Amino acid sequence: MKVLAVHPSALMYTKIYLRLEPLGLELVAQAIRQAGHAICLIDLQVETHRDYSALLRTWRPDVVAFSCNYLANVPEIVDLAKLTKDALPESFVFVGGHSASFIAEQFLEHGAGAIDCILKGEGEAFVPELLQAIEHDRTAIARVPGVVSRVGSGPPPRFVENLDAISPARDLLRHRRKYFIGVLDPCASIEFARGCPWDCSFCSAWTFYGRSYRMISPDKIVEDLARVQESGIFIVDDVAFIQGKHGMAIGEAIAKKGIKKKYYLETRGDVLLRNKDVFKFWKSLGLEYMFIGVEAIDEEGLLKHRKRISLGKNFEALEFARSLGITVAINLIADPDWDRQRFEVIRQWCLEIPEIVNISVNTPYPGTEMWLTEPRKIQSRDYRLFDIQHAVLPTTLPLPEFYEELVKTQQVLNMKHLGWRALRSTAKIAAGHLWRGQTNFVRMLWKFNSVYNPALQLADHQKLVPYELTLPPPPQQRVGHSLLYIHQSKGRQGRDIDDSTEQFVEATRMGISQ
Ligand code: B12
Ligand code: SF4
Repeated sequence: MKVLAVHPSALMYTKIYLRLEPLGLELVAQAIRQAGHAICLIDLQVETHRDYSALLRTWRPDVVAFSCNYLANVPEIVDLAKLTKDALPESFVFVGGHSASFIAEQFLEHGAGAIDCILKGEGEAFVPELLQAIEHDRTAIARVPGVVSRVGSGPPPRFVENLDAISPARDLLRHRRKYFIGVLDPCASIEFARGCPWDCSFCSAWTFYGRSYRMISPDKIVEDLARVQESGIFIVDDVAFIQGKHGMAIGEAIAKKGIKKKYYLETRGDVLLRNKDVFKFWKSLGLEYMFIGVEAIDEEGLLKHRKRISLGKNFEALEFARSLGITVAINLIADPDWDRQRFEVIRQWCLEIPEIVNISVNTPYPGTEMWLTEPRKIQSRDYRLFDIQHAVLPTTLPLPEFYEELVKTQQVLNMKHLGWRALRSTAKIAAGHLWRGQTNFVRMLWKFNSVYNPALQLADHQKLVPYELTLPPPPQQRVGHSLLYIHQSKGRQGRDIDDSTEQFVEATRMGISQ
């Protein structure tokens, strides 16, 4: 069969700072290819809806598979599914990915017949089986693990048996030079491990994977890395180098192979402090940028987000990263209850530190614990506003003022790191990029005002809502974690970490799950 794999458009945040290859969809595409089907991949972050329609007309796929990791992309995908069925009524249309897994039934309803099924969980595990059912016996679709369809649902999704078995189909992307993060331009993505053993209340990374943690072997990683052409590498792991030994082994294998790249990763402050030697070694291998989810600059805020890491530890981690000469970006979560004074305190704090600060808005998502426990009433049912840049909970300030303050704060950070000031400090790098025809980084420096604008953010709330998100049930005090999981938890067995790391996680998490 001919299968077309589709990644939806970029959301607000990715229009400026970064744009990355759809690694998960590439893995699914490779599994499809290995099962003997013809595959084509289109990434709407870098191509248009017109390109998509043209592909439907010229290539006429039998099956169209959408990737939906982000809740805000749901309306776009539903509309594209409808357009697809109009153009090719015989085609089979399905959706997979992180967010699709948490709202499978609602997704089907929005599709009103245009979406044949949702495949929950890790796509590469059962996509070959689903395609076999589509080709030979459509009644078997509802028996495939992870499938939710109007004619029935299969058993719960299961993990892919061996993470080393499939490499991403990087060759299917037609515009690889469009992917970048900051000065890492161009930039490819890679995965070292999957899942997260912590259980922060605002996050669904751990609920998707049943609080498991699995690693890819250093040999496999180096084999994949050696094939990558791009000089920049974004490591997609939620928390890099939880298991220090694994990080060290990958680093040694890279050094032995003589691979020279520049890396970006995301981690926690306490992991950085626990595995200082690993991060130091990685600095020597080319680790240039690091993102630390600090989330709050007060103890109360940390407690709220269930991050059992003291402020002191976070600041110590920043200090250590600085000492290594690594550029650090941190994230803070702005709560809709912030007033003008609170924003001002944050602005002042941000100006005092050298780090890049990213501000996101506290947003409950289906699949998170917060979705079921948040006592405040959700104000919008528009999926597009659930991108952690809009306020969907009631704001203390009138909404226009909240956005004014939010954008003003982001602006302060923007002035610190974008525009002429950034170009001055990165002139050599920028010139190098332009020389090689890479324009993503330089363009990013001036795009801020066209994307971040309080009037535009406010106008987004006035838009007609084509598909309404189902609101959560009345708030609960405690949530049984098994209710949240997409992949069932295997408890301690599912976490491929040594006992001392398990104890470290236990001591720093705030949850109650198994
Ligand atoms: C890397 C990453 C990014 C990258 C995106 C890379 C890309 N182009 O896809 C960057 C940094 C750009 C990013 C940005 C954002 N992210 Co992000 N991101 C992640 C992260 C850490 C890992 C994703 C990843 O690459 N995993 C590795 C690959 C192999 O797995 P995967 O993509 O999930 O794919 C697997 C399955 O989902 C499934 N699958 C995927 N596609 C398909 C398709 C089909 C047909 C099938 C069957 C299966 C399938 O199979 C794949 C293989 O097993 C996740 C957390 C997580 N662990 O999931 C958050 C996460 C997905 N991001 C999140 C958010 C909120 C955002 C932002 C909105 C944040 C912001 N500040 O604005 C933006 C929006 C980006 C956009 N779309 O424009 C949330 C999503 C919440 C939600 N429910 O919508 C997550 C879950 C993090 C969290 N803490 O809650 N992100
Ligand atoms: S440490 Fe917390 S926020 Fe980070 S991925 Fe794990 S559960 Fe999510």
